[in-house]
Amino acid sequence: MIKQALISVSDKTGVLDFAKALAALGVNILSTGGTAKLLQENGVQVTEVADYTGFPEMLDGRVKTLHPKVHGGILARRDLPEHVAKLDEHGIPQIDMVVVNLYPFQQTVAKDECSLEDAIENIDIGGPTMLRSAAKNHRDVVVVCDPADYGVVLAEMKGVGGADAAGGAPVSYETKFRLAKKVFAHTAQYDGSITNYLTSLGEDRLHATRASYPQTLNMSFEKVQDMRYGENPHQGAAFYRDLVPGAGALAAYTQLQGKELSYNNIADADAAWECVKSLGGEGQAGCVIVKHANPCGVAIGLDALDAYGRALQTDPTSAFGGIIAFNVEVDGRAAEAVSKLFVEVLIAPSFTAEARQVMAAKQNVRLLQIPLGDAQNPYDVKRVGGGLLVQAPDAKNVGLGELRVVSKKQPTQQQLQDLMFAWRVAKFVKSNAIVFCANGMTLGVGAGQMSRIDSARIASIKAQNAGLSLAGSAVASDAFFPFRDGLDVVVDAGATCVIHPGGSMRDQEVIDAADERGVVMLYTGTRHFRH
Ligand code: 93A
Repeated sequence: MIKQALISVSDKTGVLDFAKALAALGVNILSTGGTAKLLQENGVQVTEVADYTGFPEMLDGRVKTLHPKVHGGILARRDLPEHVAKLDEHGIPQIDMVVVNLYPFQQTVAKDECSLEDAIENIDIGGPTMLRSAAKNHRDVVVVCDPADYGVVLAEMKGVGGADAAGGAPVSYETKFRLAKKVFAHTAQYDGSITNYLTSLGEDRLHATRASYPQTLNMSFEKVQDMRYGENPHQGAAFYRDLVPGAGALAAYTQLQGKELSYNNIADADAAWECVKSLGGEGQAGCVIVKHANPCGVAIGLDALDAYGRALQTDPTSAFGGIIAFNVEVDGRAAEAVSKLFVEVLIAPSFTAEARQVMAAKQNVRLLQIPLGDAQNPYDVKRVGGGLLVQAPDAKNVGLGELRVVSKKQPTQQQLQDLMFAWRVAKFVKSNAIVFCANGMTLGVGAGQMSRIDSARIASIKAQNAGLSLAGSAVASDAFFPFRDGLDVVVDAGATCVIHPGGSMRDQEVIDAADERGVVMLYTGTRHFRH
């Protein structure tokens, strides 16, 4: 039962309807200056916190709610008679719900013209204090820091008999606990933004240094599961889900069957999913097979089965024990084909009932359903000894209009298509990456070598091993050819067109080599290193 709520919000989205509904349920509402004004003007009866405590808002609003009558009412344990007696002794009523969202610090510092003074005035003190008090006492107090939760809270209060009872029905412990966790994630993130901003200030302390990227690290995670071990059995490990809205795909996967996911499964599933997502657009099905974070077979086809068959041809040996991802629904026929191979994880946006049935016979295979979407991590991080490297994710997808033909020979339509496909795949292959393709499938993938020429040699050897002809194939290289030797290797192997970023000191030497060998060469102007 909620008898009294304190509402103090900067983001006033939805607060009026929420307050009206609370008032209709007989909840007494306390509120601060701007929020109180909005509610009163719209006919909601509220008591101003200043009237409630007998202390005016002071110091330009810096002290509004920092008062024992507020914090005592929130923090008192209702199950301890001493606490309840203390409240009585000091005439402090209980506050059963706290609805607060904070001064918009992140939005303020994101503005170019933001001064240090602006930033400091937007550091909320009283708000996080109330949120943390309420979250600490979540067993007895409902705490709401996100307007998105107003609906859930109201629904519970109006549930079974609640609509008629003063203060509504009690909010469940489960919800109160979830909301409290959300608060601590939120305040941690808020404080993190303040630290990041202050440490990004330049020598004059007045201006954020432009080199600072990103301005704030919005990191908050929730543990999804402990893992049996990490990359190796002697390493402990866990998976945390990103709580930042719109974060990457693995924040929203559903495991439909199979053994517990391992650390390496999740890492490889991520690589496979990101790659297969990028194959969309042709109106065809895409399939990616990943081993040790690298695609070892990628293809598009008429349907899931066709794409899988083609992807598997590239490197059936490496595909054993791999992670397979589709960008279309997996049907019974595709599932039958996949189930003949030893597979660790199978990923798709959906599975037909028939496919589920086929896979049910392979209970060890982990089946992951992930909605297709544009969700993307706000930034990439890499742990290094004593620090964190942060960068924008590689979200660049080179379009046809950005390509530049640098050879004398012009590409055919088919070559252009093959080159674009090869380029898309190369983005997801560890550097140095060399990818041979033809007709929407990979023929040979050279990954993770320290020299480009070795990646080129490996890619052609792998195609040979798989019995695939490279005659007339297209090749993508994730970065420029520093010398003509790498180009010679791929042309010797049978390639007739090549795509790479360009930009080497010896570009002319490499272009001359392409012309001498009579092959097509395209520049993307973009590099896709991946480490
Ligand atoms: O300046 S504060 O740090 N000091 C306070 O005592 C205090 N109490 C609430 N900021 C404080 N608040 C914040 O005021 C809330 O977190 C909320 O963001 C904002 C709502 O103010 P108003 O109702 O006047 O618009």
